Amino acid sequence: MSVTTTRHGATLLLTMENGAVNALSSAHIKALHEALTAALNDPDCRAIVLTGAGKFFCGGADIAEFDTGGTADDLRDLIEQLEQSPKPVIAAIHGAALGGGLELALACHHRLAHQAAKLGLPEVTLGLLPGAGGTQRLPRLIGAGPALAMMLLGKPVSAKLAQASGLIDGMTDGDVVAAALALAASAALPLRRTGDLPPSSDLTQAVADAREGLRPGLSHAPAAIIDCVEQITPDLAAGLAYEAGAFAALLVSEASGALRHAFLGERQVARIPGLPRDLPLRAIETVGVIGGGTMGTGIAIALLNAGLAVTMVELKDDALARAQNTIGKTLARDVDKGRISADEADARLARFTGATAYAALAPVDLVIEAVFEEMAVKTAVLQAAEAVVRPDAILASNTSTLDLDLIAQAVADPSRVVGLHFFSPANIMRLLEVVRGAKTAPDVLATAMALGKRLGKVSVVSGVCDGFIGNRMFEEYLRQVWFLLEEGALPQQIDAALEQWGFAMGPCRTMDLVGQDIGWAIRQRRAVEQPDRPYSRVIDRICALGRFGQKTGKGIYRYADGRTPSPDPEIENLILAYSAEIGLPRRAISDEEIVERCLLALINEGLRIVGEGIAYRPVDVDMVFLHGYGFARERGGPLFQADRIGAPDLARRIAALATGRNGWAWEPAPLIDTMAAKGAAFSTLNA
Ligand code: 3H9
Repeated sequence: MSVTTTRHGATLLLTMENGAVNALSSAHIKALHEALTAALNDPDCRAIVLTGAGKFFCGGADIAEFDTGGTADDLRDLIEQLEQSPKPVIAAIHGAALGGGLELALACHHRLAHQAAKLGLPEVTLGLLPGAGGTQRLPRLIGAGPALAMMLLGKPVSAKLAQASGLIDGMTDGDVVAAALALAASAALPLRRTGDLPPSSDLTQAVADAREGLRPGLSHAPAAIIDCVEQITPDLAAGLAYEAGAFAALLVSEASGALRHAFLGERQVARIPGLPRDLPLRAIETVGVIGGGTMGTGIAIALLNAGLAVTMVELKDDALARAQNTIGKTLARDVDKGRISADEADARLARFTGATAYAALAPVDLVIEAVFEEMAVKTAVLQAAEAVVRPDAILASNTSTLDLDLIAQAVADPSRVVGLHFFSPANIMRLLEVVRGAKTAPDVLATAMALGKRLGKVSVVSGVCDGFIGNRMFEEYLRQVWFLLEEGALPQQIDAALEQWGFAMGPCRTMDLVGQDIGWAIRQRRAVEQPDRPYSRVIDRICALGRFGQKTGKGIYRYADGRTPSPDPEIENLILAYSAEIGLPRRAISDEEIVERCLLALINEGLRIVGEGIAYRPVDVDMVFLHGYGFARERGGPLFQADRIGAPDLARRIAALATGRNGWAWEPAPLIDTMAAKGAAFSTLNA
């Protein structure tokens, strides 16, 4: 962390340097304040240029410090000092200027940017608002309407758009620092203070429009941003004070805590305990995908989209043709939707090779099998692949339930076997569970994680267990859902309660989409393996009717148009009859009970998974649920919620459920007592 000052004639160049993005930590703000003060006191300095080292101008306030420190006031003071500087200050924005970083630039008297730079106020994505003057200065500079659009979307704009809106004064495709120094030397620059500008004429209308467009959500940040803009008057100080109060209120909200946890967690899961960050990786450019079904095809598209070459081996000609056809159609749709150019689609297709024999895999760097979920099939396929690939090629299995260590035993060198559990559709879903077998080599694991990053996935390492992290937890969640059905709830009530709480899709709709037959097959296996852990057979009755969900036009719901669920009286009768058959008087079940049981089932199993070392940290569990299971980002994940409840209360609430019907399912995870005894939050295990 430092600010370097260099002299260029009568101009001082202040270069911020702090980590990857020059984040405004409290120490960095102090260093900036000191450098700025020194420049202001320097009698030979007539102008100041502010820039950042590395790729970024500044990524904003330090997100990791929000929970611990009071950087906000120091940042506001620094920004005030910048704007009030009697010497002109020019922001030389060579890379992204985001959040507090853009707020710094807004307080400068001139702004020049490189044409590749991005400028934005993404605080809303963290459940916050621009709290260092952004809501007061940006609308003055570019108009309330455009400013609200930027702040409510949180999406950075290009330098070109920034110039068109008046956010920056100039753009260059050359050296922006040199351009700023030349500008400073060329003339006596006026002190244009953004805060002195009058409120924009579109203010009232823009606020009304924004309010009308507001959608209900778990975060209060969008509404608070509009409120702040509404407060703009010629009195800047009053507006800034209002903004500071609104920022402080959001900072302690559940949604902001959760969204910041998600931002930091997405990056933390890439750090694998015990694996050095600079471990040499195996080069992956060509990937063999075995199996041309839905999963194999999705994986192939994800790989092609990320610039890799794919050789698909599918023993059946017609299945291979179908896969190829799907890939072509998906890319064509991306062209139609304007996501990629026709040339790019051609280039992606040109990297695809289809084959019906394993020999085609000889040159690949990695093989991913995506064949039928059966041990004998998977092991045979990997053995066949091993016989033709190079000895350093990685062998990956896409199994979702089978024991990866048994799969690895089937090949000569188990150290090169890793699990890559994609979620369907693999080219869309962001989650990738990277399964570390007992013998997986460290560089194989690290290479798999790097591949996940290249594919744009959030990759989370899981140890070997049935269902890995996500499906193992989801099974306990579903167990409660099916019990709730037989006890008195109807599918639409369960779905509505959980969707209202924050799940993207309720469990009944989800399973209708995934295919009820998949859950049915797992339950049949479980009935044999775990006869002491029964589940409600009510769902099997539905499956026995051949109602597998959307794909059969009917599942728990009816799908008249193939996609939209509507409650089906036939199913309601079936559920009621089932309760009567097992002699269970149905009772009114509250939405609170539905959420309590489903959420605590996830938390309890998640904590068991952390306790067993299957997941490295609670945050890994949370990222699995955010990116693979539609858990609301504003709720942070099941184990973020566990900390909101706290270990002692969690123990009490689980104990209460354990005294109820099917109490056997509520054996508390040992970690709950451990952390309750220590008086420590589960999040301390993330460190
Ligand atoms: C704010 O400014 C509030 C103010 O209005 C008011 C205050 C009063 N803080 O993403 P990457 C780390 S709120 C701390 O992998 P990329 C990140 O964790 C802030 N750390 O790189 C990672 O660490 P590690 C508003 C940060 O190239 C490393 O930098 N700003 C911050 O894919 C590299 O990050 C935002 O919301 C930060 N602000 O993307 C911007 N930013 O290597 C948030 C990054 O240890 N940041 N790190 O894992 C981003 O959107 C992306 O990081 C960025 C770079 C686009 C900048």
